[in-house]
Amino acid sequence: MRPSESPSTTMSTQLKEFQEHLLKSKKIVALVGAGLSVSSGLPTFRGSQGLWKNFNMIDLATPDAFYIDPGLVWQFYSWRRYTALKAKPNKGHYALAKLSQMGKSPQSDLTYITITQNVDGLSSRSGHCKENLYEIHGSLFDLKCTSFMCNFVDHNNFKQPLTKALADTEEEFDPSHNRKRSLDEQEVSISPQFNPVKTLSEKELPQCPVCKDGSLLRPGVVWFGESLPLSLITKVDNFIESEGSPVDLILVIGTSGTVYPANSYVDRVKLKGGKVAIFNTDIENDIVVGKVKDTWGFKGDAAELLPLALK
Ligand code: BV8
Repeated sequence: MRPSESPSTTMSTQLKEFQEHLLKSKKIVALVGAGLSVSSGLPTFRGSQGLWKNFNMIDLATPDAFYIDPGLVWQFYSWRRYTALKAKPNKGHYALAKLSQMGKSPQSDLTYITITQNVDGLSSRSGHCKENLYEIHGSLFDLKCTSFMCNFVDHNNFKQPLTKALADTEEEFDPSHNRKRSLDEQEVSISPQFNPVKTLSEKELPQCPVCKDGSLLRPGVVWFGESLPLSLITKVDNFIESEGSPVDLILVIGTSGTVYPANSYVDRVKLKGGKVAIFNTDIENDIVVGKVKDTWGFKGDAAELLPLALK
């Protein structure tokens, strides 16, 4: 922090510098992670209340996990569909949606894309332009057939629960709080840890409506060890690497930057001279006090910060 500045003046200096650059920027990217949806009530993946804290991601978000126990994985994803449908977009989602509309307006010389790692569908529910929203890890509301011979995909399937058996475990899976439910008039409390889940047979899970052999449907998300949709990645690469016009600014919103290749975009923008603005409840102090070149750090809830910073 500059000698004469207090934290609040640092913040306002950073905000002033950031907004001056924002106004001059012709090409902007937002890289979004689970932190943007925290204010909508959805848990992050890492950190104290993180989703993975209660679960081992290898048990739940890999093709092997699904092959070994599709019923367990489907109960996890059915609970996430259930909680994401209950959630509503927050002011941070709407702020990015507004930026996306500006990026599409013929009157504006701004080009803009949002790259979201989130599969909760909240960005698309906030009125974000479809053309410049890249859900690089897929969506909880897409389903696809697991049979190699079948390419059935069902987009935007908001039907919930998908099967009766999954309905029964929808709430039980919720690890985030200790809930009581009456069972034969007894009050029993369910541990907030990895709740006991039912063992479901494949017949009780979503089946492909096209395949005659009753192949299973799976969530249309990208699991660890799977490659990201090539068409999307190519568009993102072209946007970031296009020679004529480098990205002026990348907004890094609510992400720990743990997952590849999403985390590679920040350095790629910096390498081509772009500046970085981080919106996170957890930011290194040097960045917060403005000591890191070409990087601004706004510490706090993205849902509160984004409407202020982007206005
Ligand atoms: C691939 C869909 C290649 C599923 C997800 C070793 C080293 C490096 C990399 C690897 C490695 N071993 C393997 C890899 C590659 C691997 C990877 O990166 N692993 C990690 C764990 C190290 N990547 C892959 O496997 C990718 N594929 O590389 O393919 C390939 C090529 C050819 C052929 C085959 C393969 C696929 C990755 C996609 C995985 N799928 N999601 C699902 O969601 O169930 S990733 C999952 O993590 C979510 O999408 C999530 O969004 C994402 C990233 O996490 P974040 O969003 O950043 O969330 P996190 O909790 O970590 O952080 C939240 C942040 O918010 C925190 O910073 C917190 O401080 C902040 N915050 C909290 N509250 C707020 C806030 N900020 C603002 N406001 C608040 N209120």
